[in-house]
Amino acid sequence: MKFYLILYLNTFIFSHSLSSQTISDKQKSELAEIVKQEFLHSWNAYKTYAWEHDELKPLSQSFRDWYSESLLITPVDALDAFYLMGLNEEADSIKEFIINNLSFDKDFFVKNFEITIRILGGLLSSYQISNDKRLLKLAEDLGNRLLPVFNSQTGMPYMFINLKSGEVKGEISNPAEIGTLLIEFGALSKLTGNPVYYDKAKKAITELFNRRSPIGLVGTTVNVETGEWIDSTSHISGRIDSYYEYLLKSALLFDDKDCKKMWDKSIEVVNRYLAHNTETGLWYCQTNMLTGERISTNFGALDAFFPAVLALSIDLTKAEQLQESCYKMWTTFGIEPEEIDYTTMEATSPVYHLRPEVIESAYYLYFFTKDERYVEMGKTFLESLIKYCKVDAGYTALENVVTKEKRDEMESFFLAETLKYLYLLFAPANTLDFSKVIFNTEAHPIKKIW
Ligand code: DMJ
Repeated sequence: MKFYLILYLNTFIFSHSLSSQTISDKQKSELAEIVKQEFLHSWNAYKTYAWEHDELKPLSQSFRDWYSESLLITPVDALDAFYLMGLNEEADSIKEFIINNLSFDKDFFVKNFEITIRILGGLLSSYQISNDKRLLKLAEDLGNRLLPVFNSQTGMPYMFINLKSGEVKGEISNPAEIGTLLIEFGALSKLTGNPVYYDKAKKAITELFNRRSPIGLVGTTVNVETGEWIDSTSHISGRIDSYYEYLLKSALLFDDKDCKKMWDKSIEVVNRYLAHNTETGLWYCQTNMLTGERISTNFGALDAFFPAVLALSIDLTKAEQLQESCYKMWTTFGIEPEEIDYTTMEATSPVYHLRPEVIESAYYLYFFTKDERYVEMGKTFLESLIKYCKVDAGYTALENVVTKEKRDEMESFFLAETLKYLYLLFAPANTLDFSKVIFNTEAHPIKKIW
């Protein structure tokens, strides 16, 4: 089956890649259908080997829970993808399962950021799609349990919270975990009519922005009690990435003028101090947040979200250039490493976690440019995924993109994001309009209905 799929894709790519001829809607639908089948292949493996648990372990055909009890992370994260793919019957039965079995009355600490983007975001988008008020009730219960996380002296959230007692811990946090809450908390406010969630998350992101350096950059880690920076390295990679994404997206989703101003100021200095034109293309580097001096030249799978953000801000020139670099990072190894040094194109971290960002960026660029090149990129991504990551029980991460050694892991974002964006890239009828819908950082589409 795997062999025939790759053969089909190879024939498809050969007959289309040498010319700029348009790929017909029929051909795109066929590709979308392949992605849908791969989505079901992964979901069925989860159902067989990991049902009721947080995540599938595809090699050992077992499961992993994040905490002492499951929070149904994979089903909640994946639910809206079923609806978007038109798999409504399965979606409705997963929805019922979630409503009957998910409880947040748990006496353990969870990571606020992950639970917000995967579970709160997932519940809210599925609520907007299905109109089932019970999902909103669950989201509201979760939102209320998470609120004490903002009770620091600065208003910036702690990293961890006990869902039952409201106790908090983890005062050393980072811009991504502090600034990637406003879409979910803000939408919860709009949908329940209670402003408290919006206000807390907005204060958090604003307090962070206010602590930018004199040249306008933020660092990697900060103490949420004192407001002092611990690690002053600035970049767009993991631990900062989605802070920038949420400044722009919150401005668009809520018409929030403050977020727009913060985004405008931020992108100007990000491009001034971090963008790096080299012989291997345009990249974004690491600098000292105080001086703007370059520290290192690493770029990775997480950074590949940035072409999408640039495209959404309508800087298509930079978005397209950077996407070409990201594509080179993928094709150099046949699949994407976690991180490279872009001056040598060598992998500094060779893992592939089944991450979605480069596919997400191809989807955004295709939406804004209609250039078939991004569909071609999508076919390459799909082919590599099938070739190197597909196993009997779902899809698996890679320990090493050079040797293609596998790693026993299928994170919930593989269904929630990676396959969703790939499907949307190929499915013209399902292309969402970014003036009406904003995806949270976990690919949960939030409709702008206010
Ligand atoms: C996801 O949980 C989200 O996209 C997050 O913003 C970054 N990491 C993963 C995917 O790589």
